[in-house]
Amino acid sequence: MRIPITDVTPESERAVVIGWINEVRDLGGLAFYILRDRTGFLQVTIVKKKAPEAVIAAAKEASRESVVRVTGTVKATEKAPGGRELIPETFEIISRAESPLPLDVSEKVPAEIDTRLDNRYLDARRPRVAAIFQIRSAVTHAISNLFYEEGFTNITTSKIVAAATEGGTELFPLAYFEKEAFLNQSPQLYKQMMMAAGFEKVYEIAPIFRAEEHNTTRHLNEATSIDVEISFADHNDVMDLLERVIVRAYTSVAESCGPALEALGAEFEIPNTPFPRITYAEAIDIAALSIEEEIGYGDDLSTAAERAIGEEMGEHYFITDWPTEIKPYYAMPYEDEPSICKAFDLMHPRMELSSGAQRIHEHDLLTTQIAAKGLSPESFSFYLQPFRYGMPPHAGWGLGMERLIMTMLDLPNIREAVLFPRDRHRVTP
Ligand code: AMO
Repeated sequence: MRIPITDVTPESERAVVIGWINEVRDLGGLAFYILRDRTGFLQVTIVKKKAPEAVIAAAKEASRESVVRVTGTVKATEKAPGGRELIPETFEIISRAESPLPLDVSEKVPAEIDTRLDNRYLDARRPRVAAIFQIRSAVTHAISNLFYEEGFTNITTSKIVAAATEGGTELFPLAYFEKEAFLNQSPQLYKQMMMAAGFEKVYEIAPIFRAEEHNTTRHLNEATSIDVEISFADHNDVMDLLERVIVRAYTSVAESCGPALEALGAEFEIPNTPFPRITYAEAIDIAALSIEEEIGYGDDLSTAAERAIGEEMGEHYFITDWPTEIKPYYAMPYEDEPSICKAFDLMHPRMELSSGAQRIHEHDLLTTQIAAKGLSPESFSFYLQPFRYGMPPHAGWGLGMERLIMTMLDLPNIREAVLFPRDRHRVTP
């Protein structure tokens, strides 16, 4: 029976392992084959004078990255990874890899990110790369657990839609029979409709599509959004929830992903809560004092501004109380000061991680706000109708999964956090 490589210890007497050949070192009378599976590395040592003929013949044919099955005895040795080596009795090639390889898996030859992404299946054989996706999987699991503990219902909403969510631009049009359709930018309208359906607490972890032209290290054209919506809650309630979600993600990774963090060489501190909260007006004041470009009330925050504010504020902080004019139509204006709304962004010095708001739940105000943004209320009729038949007050947010992983692990490029990224130039693999 095959055992995972990590289970081969200096105390194991015999072992059957199946793995990829990570590296071959042939020193003449002695040859080392480093095998790799998803759990670790194991040195197979072939002493040519002593090894069976069939082992020597098969090993000679086995190119790097071939899948091989090796049976043998385990010996303790200080010189090999894990303090043990396998002395083979049988050596069988299960699947031979062609040479040369499109990408050097052992990382001896550095590769550009494009070459790596073109050959992602080989790139992901590297423990360092696989670790990112093990951590991402743990984060999805941990966050979903928290949502279940707090009584949320997991929903799945359509990604094929007839209307824009976040405004008219940045949409991918779709050939949908004789109708006009698009890939959805956000489950926003649907999660709000589920509040009208009385679900009270919903979450969805699913793709969002943004036809953004810019090709940066923090934008994707297909990203994964962790979306929540809660009834009878305001912006402060959902900011509290967002803090719990971030802390749970970091804590679970710290507790359950030790080997993956080690493979990546990643270290982090679990964020302290509550995260500092500053208003948009305060954020603008900080930026105006620290950056060269002109910035004033009502402007969007540029990258330089975000960085300057981040330096002042630290790892995670909220910017609250945004001008209603620069936030989406669904954000609830303050009753006593409608030019400011109950919207917030969760920031990291490197980028925005999440945005959310208490939503407008009154039909007429929402219709007015849609029109004020230059959009046509008629094209939103399917969304507006539920607001006429008992829509509870509600609030929610969307958190970018890749940005969460990227900032947690200090990855240089958002593409590192996606198996098969979609950007301005990339639609394959
Ligand atoms: P927003 O458009 O701010 O808000 O998106 C929410 C979060 O999703 C992530 N994100 C992206 N990540 C990578 N590449 C992109 N192109 C990209 N676009 C967005 C970011 C961002 O903070 N409906 C609202 C959320 C809400 O109010 O509930 C929304 O979509 O991390």
